[in-house]
Amino acid sequence: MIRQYLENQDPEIYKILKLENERQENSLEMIASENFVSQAVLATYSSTLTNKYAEGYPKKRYYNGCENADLIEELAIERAKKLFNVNFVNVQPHSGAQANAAVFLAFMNANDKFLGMDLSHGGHLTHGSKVNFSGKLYQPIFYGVDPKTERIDFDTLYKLAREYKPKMIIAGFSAYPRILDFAKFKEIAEEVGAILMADIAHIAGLIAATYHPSPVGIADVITTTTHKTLRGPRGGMIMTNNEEIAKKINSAVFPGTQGGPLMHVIAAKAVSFGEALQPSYKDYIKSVIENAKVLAETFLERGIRVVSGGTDNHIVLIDVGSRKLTGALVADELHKIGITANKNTIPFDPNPPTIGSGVRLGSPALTTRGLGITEFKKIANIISDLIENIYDDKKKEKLKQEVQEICRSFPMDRFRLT
Ligand code: DSN
Repeated sequence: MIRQYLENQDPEIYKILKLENERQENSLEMIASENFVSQAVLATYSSTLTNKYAEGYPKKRYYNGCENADLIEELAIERAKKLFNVNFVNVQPHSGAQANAAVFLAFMNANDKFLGMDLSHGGHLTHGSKVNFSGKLYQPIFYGVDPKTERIDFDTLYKLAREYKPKMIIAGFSAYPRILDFAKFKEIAEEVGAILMADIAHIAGLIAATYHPSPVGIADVITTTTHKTLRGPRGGMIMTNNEEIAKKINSAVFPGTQGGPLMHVIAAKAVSFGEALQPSYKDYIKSVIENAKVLAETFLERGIRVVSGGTDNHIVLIDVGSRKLTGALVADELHKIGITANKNTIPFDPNPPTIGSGVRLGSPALTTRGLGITEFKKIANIISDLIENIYDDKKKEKLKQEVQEICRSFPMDRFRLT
């Protein structure tokens, strides 16, 4: 399809898309927030629904001609409700950041206080970073992890909540390898009269497959992306069990923070929710967790420090600062041998986020590609070898070949449209 319609008309773009296919095929994707969508999701994403403006919600649109858009959005909502066992869903947010912006708009006034996880402890840009709207328009107060266990320090969180009386508490992360105890967050939020927002962007798939406790029925409002462990198209979503909150959220998404919804993306979301409702999706998530565990265990065996001593989810955060290296250097060297991962700060990191003392690794994409425990063990050994021989070009060449061998054994044809 891509070749047929693009090769002659726009060879420049066609060439780059081909290069991207080759990059994905010839490297090991270990960015914890990435995944590979099915051809069905890809095809739906390319549908003519991209032509349609559908501002508003099903049966309450501003333009005519939305009868099919209505059917699509209703199906996406129904499937998401079933998947997460939740009463109300808004499938329109263009991204996780947009979903979070809508929640802020729904509940907070300018300069209101909220509690979020410190970015360097695993939090997210939209949870109060000073360079983001959440830190510029509102007043964030940060909680973090205990320096010894590197797990959320609920005692300090509780103290901060009582001291500052925040309007909202965010339970969520982008680099925390442990289970989130939503009930504990709720206990604290209730005591200080705060709204509890769960941002499950990373763990949505684990929750849908019941491999992580669900915040549904506990958190007042839940935001997520649809493209990480959930394995859908790039996008966002907001959920709640409370009808009043649902109304507020709907107006905060449209017209509050967005215009026309991306109907082709909403259709692709619906397709991916359909896939996640299949029994095979549970098996997939089970393997995602098993593979991440093998990664962490192998690093520990090799004497590489793993933040918090292991993982309960799809993320493994290794501390390369303890090897006198930086996250930026190791991530760049990994890239050169064909492994894609990102530098990351670790709790109490002396380095800024642009350098970081950690590397964040994730199992979702490679598990989708078909890699299992044997390959993840092999990869952890390759990464450990690289860390131990970071300035040895000969060794790195050998590691690069080992990566290529793994890539060749797991072709990517079923994840592309040609
Ligand atoms: N950029 C995403 C991640 O990598 O976790 C979060 O938005």
